[in-house]
Amino acid sequence: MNEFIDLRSDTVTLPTPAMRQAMYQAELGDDVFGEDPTVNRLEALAAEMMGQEAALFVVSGTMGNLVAILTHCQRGDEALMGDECHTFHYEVGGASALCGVPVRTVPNGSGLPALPAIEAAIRPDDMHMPPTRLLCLENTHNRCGGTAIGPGPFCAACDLAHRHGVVVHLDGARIFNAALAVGCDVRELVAPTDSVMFCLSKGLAAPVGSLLAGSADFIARARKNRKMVGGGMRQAGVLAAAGIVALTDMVDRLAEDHEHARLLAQGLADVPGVTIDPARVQTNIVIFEVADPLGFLDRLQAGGVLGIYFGGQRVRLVTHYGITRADVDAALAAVGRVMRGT
Ligand code: TLP
Repeated sequence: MNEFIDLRSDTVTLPTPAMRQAMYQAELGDDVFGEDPTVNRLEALAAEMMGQEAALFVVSGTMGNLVAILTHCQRGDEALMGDECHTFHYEVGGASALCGVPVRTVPNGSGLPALPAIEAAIRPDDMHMPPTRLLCLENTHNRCGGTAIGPGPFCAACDLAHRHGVVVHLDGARIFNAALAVGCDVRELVAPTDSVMFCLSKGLAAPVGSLLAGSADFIARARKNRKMVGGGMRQAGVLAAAGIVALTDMVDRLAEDHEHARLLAQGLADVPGVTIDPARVQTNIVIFEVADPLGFLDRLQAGGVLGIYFGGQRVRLVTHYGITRADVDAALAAVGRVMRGT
């Protein structure tokens, strides 16, 4: 795929030379026995960076969210989440299918659901109704254009949930992008939650893995649930080694991806036939509309640039490690050619 400028996702990032070196040299043991020193180091580092008591290395963001739901809820408990959120759209219905947790959605077109909508969806104590146990939030918000939610509104939503006895899980797949965009420490964003999942394998460029963080008791129970869903990984230090490099070397450079996304959005706004509000592009995700998105993407691919279809008339492009300023310029030129039909 190297001949393409691949803007489909930040999941396409390849490990850095430092990651490959660290993987080669990683000290290993059996992590199901708690004996992989590299996994233990990654989990301690992740917990510290999130300001949480403990963390658990999981295969993917999807597994992290699934294990969080399994650990917070009993069968028959209801989970609230935004109708645009990743867990609802792209995690194969795992909450219902595997956890026995029905999902109730609230509108969240601009990222965070409105507080009155959350409050209205929390069930009263009624014999006929499933108890509302969990609120899942997402930051940055993927389908809402990578929007970053600041600590004030985010905390208000968590406080509201807690007042009603509802716990909060944060899908923070791109939480470092969110913290950078709103200009605060990641710990501040995560503090009011009961658990957070974040990914190493997106903008941070590790090949595999995510972390689930929370209280020591929560993570102990989550560890058992990870085993139940087949996520006990044995000599996983070979992967965790890349994750440690991701957390130590790759967080600060996300600013470059945000700058590239901003330039991309500004350039797209000047192309006739493309609809985009560049002010909405806050992180590394750029969503815009064209009249015929599938035809557009085919022609864009023929011009050497990959993006993905995002429903309706929407196309998504994502900047990441491996995309240079020159790639952004080349991608914009390719979009211009597609729209002019030249
Ligand atoms: N998102 C992927 C696709 O699934 C859409 C992408 O290309 O953006 N939470 C959020 C907010 C995500 O964006 C993703 C991946 C996940 C969870 C799941 O992570 P993985 O792919 O590691 O299971």
